[in-house]
Amino acid sequence: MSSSPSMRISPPQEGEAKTNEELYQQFTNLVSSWPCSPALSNYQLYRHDNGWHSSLAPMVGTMVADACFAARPSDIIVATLPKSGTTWIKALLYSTVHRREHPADSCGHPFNIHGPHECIKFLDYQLYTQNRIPDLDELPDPRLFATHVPFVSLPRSVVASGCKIVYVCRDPKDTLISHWNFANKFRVRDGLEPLSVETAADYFCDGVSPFGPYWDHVLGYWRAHSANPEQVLFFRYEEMSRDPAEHVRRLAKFVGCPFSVEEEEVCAVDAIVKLCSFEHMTGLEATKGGKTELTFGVVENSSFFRRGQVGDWENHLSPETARKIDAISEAKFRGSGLSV
Ligand code: PPS
Repeated sequence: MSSSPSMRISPPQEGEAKTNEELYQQFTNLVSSWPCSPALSNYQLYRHDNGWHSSLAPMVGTMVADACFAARPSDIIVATLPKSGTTWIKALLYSTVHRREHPADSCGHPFNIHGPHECIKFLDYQLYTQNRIPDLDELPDPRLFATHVPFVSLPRSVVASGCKIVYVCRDPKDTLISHWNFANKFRVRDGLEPLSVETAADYFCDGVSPFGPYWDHVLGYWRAHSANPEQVLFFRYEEMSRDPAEHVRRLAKFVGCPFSVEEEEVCAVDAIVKLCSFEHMTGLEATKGGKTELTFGVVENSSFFRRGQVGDWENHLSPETARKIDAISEAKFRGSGLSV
């Protein structure tokens, strides 16, 4: 589906005084007029003009970022659907890019104090929120950001700048189960009944999931990767789990800082894999006691980690529901070169 410029609000022009509050309010009014429906999460999901769903604040943040974010060619953007390996790829990217000043095996690594979501912030959930237009100009290159937005709705400057985009997708059934567990935690916190996995699967299959439909999101980045592999890297969670070291090497090469022979000799890749492993990250104080502020509230860093396994869906989904999701994947991905 193509973007329809008529629904976009122009960024303030030079000389046109528009306060941050006014800009946010304009987008809030616009999004509030769009169709919305209840969802697995404790929030209604609005349907964006481009056909995807999100709760109000990140949807508005996405539009403000589109209007105001000025990407640089040297930026690196992590793009994912929620619950598909965001925390992991953020950790791998940050520790790879910053390995010279922060060796992965040093005891003072920033991950001891800051979780991956503080090291690489979301444009939509953390930076363009609460009426803020963040000043990102002073950040040193390469600037690292993240987003959950579909490719079609990335801030226009991201695609135009030619900056690198690192995408990770995950088996939809595991993404669903991970999100179902996460969302129910917040439903219970807010005094709502947890939803059954069947209800969650119905929402998911209908495309009513954050930044969903899942399949459109994955296809958007897959096609962008196929058209321009130099700009968009496409990883799969399952393949990362099978061979994390090889993915770290590919990531480093893609972002322009390949591992040298000397680094390979001292096992720098393995050190990064170990630092970012589920087992190591879950033991850190920053995970056990740290918190991250997102649009929907302050979240304990521990809630970004649950089991970290491939195929956990088998413990929750009926064979029938699994078959239904696989059939949708097969139909949607047919002819794209992507397999289920
Ligand atoms: S979020 O909220 O969108 O940032 O969540 P996201 O990080 O995308 O997804 C959370 C799931 O990823 C698992 N996870 C990891 N797997 C492997 N290695 C590492 N280091 C790692 N960190 C987080 C996390 O456990 C969630 O998956 P499930 O299946 O729920 O365990």
